Amino acid sequence: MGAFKEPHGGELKQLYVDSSAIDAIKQESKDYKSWDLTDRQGCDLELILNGAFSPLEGFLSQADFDGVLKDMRLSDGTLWPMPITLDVDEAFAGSLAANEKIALRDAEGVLIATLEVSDIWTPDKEAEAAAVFGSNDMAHPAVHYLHNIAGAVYLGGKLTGVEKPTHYDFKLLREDPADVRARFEKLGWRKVVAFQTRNPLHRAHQELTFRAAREAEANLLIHPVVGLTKPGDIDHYTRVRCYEHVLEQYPEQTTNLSLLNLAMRMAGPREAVWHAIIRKNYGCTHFIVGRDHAGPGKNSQGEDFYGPYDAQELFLEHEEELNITMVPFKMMVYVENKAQYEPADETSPEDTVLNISGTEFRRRLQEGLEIPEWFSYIKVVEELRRSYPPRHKQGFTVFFTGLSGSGKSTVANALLVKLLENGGRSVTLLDGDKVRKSLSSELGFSREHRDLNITRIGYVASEITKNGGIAICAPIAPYTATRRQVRDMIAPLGGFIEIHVSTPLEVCEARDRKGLYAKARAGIIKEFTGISDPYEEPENPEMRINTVEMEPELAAHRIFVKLESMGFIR
Ligand code: PPS
Repeated sequence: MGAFKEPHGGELKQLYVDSSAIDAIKQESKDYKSWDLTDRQGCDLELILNGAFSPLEGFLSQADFDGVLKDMRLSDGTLWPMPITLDVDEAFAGSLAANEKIALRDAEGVLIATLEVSDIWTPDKEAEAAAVFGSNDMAHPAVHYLHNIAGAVYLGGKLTGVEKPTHYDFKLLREDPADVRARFEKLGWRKVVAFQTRNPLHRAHQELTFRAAREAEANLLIHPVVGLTKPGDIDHYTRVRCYEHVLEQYPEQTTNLSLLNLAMRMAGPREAVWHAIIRKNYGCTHFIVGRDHAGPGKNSQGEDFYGPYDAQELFLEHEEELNITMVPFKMMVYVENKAQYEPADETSPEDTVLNISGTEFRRRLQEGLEIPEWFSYIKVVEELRRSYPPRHKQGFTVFFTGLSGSGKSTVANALLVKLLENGGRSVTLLDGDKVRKSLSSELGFSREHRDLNITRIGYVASEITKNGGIAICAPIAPYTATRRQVRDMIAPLGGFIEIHVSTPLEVCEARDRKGLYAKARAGIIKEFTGISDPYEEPENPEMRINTVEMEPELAAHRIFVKLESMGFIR
């Protein structure tokens, strides 16, 4: 891409081989060990191969990783804030020899790239989370991912791209950096402001992005993330349809829309620097950074992980080296008496200022309430209402967790009947004991097997929820991380209501309906929850029920009322 001079992007590292070499690599790689890419790895790999992560030419080596953690620099001194590593399990890592080449395949087994493994190491994940995310709090989605989902061992090495990952959706909008640069060149766009987003756009966003571009005397690239965003976000299919509507609102020839298959980490300040490098690689000259850019929400103490302007400050520290200009995001509000949007800091005390927070907007959507036209565009709201009907039309999962004998099944059965009596949606009960006889009949009670059991239950419940039904799950589910995984899987598809049946161990043991506690005490049953195996109590369930203090029927009634108050039934 030598034709592009500054400010259009700098050198692009495009790692796909020439088409004439592909057959030979495919043939050779038949003898390689294969790694099936996870969703996140698939996103990372695509952006390394297409140059969006330039100057990376592969997954980080250990020396680069250490540098990135220490001071956001690769071992050659280049600024790079995010550890992009290939995490694998110990068994796979243990099977590799030094400098072995491996095949990286997508979910369908298509060879996307080969990796020449130069480094294999076991990272200190606590240190990684502390350095990159500033925290080891599991409420941070990337900290949770690092500790509970990512493999234990990292592989580093150079990549050779073989085949571009296939996407079946919005093909015309999915572009590599070289495509976007070429378009800017063709259009004669010398200055381009990029806008990063993981949310639907409303009028305020249109106003602020358009003003940002006008002030910089630049064109505008709306560059939303369609890879992985924060769990619970609006799905990218709906968002892209919304973006297409919003695009019509900009004056012609001023603004482009392009999709970025990035797997976000929600790393606030470091993420802002990373986003800027990516947009620079796409040929943009300016980048909008708002309040709490790529913020992960609240920590487990209810406080923000990062200060609201930490991202802007870190960006500014490195702005010259980044060679892309930060455009600070202005908070826009609707001034009713002027019937227009203005930056909040430019309004006068006499103005009637209107605003709807993101939380309030979601509430109105969930409850099917009015969303005023000054706030969003009719077509955007229609699109969102189509994908996210009000809660009483959505599916949901009631997930009970608690010790054996705590009363989960009894309350779950009572709730099942009440919901059937109420009618309107199909109801499925996935009781722990019953699942163990069918779906999970081959599993035991090791941590690994329990996790597998819970993720299977979660998967079935997620399908039911997605299709508008009600799933009631009643397993022990003793581990916080696994319950969290299930919540993250289901919450974006409908409701997820966790009920901790907190009947104390002594009571469960005294009841001992199935005689299991006696057997566990006698050592006949091993790994028995509460006796010889742990139960991690949920910290923030939607509801806690102690069946010593409450009859099962009353408990089921309370849950029913809770579901009503949340808007799921009426
Ligand atoms: S888990 O941990 O969520 O996978 O457990 P779950 O699938 O709910 O299965 C729990 C039921 O299996 C019986 N059982 C045991 N429970 C705990 N630990 C051990 N070792 C064990 N062995 C058998 C027990 O009857 C549980 O049923 P409930 O309905 O909870 O009493």
